Amino acid sequence: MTQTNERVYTAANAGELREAVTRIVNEQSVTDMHTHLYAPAFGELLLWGIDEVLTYHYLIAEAVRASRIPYETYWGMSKPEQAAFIWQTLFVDRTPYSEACRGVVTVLNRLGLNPGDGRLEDFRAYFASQSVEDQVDQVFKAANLESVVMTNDPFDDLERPVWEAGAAVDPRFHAALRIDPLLNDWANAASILSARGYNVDAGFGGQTVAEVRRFLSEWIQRMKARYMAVSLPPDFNYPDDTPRSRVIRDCILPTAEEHGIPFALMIGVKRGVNPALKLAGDGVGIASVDAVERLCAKNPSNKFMVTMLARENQHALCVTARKFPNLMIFGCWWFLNNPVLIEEMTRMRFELLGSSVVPQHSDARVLEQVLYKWDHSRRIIAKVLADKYEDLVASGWKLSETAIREDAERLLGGAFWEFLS
Ligand code: RAT
Ligand code: ZN
Repeated sequence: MTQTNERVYTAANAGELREAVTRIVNEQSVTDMHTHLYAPAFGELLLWGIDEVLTYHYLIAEAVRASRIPYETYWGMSKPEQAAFIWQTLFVDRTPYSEACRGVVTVLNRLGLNPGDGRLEDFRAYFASQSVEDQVDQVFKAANLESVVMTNDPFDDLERPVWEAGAAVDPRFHAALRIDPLLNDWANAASILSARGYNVDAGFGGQTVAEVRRFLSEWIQRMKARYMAVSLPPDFNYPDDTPRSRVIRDCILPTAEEHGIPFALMIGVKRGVNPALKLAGDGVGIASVDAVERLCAKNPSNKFMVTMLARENQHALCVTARKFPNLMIFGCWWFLNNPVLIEEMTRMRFELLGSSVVPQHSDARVLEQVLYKWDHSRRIIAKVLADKYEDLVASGWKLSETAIREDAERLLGGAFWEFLS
């Protein structure tokens, strides 16, 4: 839509487009639809500060690999010792140009901390002088974040009591009900539910289906969950004769539909490829997009949000999204969250899906990480968008600033909220 007096771009002034797109994308606030951040009400579950930033599991893998220290030596250190070891190994002894390392540099820079010459002690002194509430405000403002979606696990014994106590959660932090144990460790999940008073048995006898649905409904309501989510291995198939398929078909899909929320599937993680690395030891595998197709085709009144971990799955997943309006694809997940792959995926998605995609989420585990994750991603999204607009005006289109703003709004949050509504 063109408003009077507003700037319009055509082939004649296409040279000015890139600057405008960069400005508009930077001015647009973000809804970060998948993170591992917690609202301050969750106390120590909200990770923040330089020692947490440095001991991010992406960096643990890189530091242990670079130094070749024994795993037990790393895990035997205290958190401040681990952070100091990672700083020394990846930032002092080497040049920190891997994406996870550059992320730390961006974070320090954005906080005004002079990463180039600063010492770890100076960074620590800065964080020690901040309160967590002020730091949340400051980081949200600097990252231009409107809100984030947490990952909320009712099987977690630290998190569950906070919800049960009815804690007042900062409204900038939305909830997502994460249910990995139900789908990836059914026998164990069934015994936990049964111990908590749900009439559930691993053989699906009696009231099992109704009781699992009651459990899900109670947690969706308690958390005001925006969606349910799970991470799945590369061999994920649907339908098949596993408990996982049964729980999806009989419990998750009808409950999601009843509450009008999507089911998010994150597919392709091989958990514990190297168990000695603990949280840093997961790998990637190519998965089947056919299972996603079947889910979407058989359940047209359910909404699905899908991200896949293997680069090799991205094209077929885009094509599947073209076929199914009840499928929203999102983010450049984990090992894909690197400039080369973000750019490739974003370009492919824009060309196949226009603005009907959630191009990125941060997956931040530590508050300050949103500073780098969104800085780096915004730059790539703006670059690819500017390329697409340049091609478009060269083909004869007239592009208004309003249209650019509308696209930026959709890409950085609007498409997610529209899909939920
Ligand atoms: O990206 C990550 O930090 C991974 O460890 C996982 O948390 C993954 O994003 C997930 O949600 O399972
Ligand atoms: Zn995650």
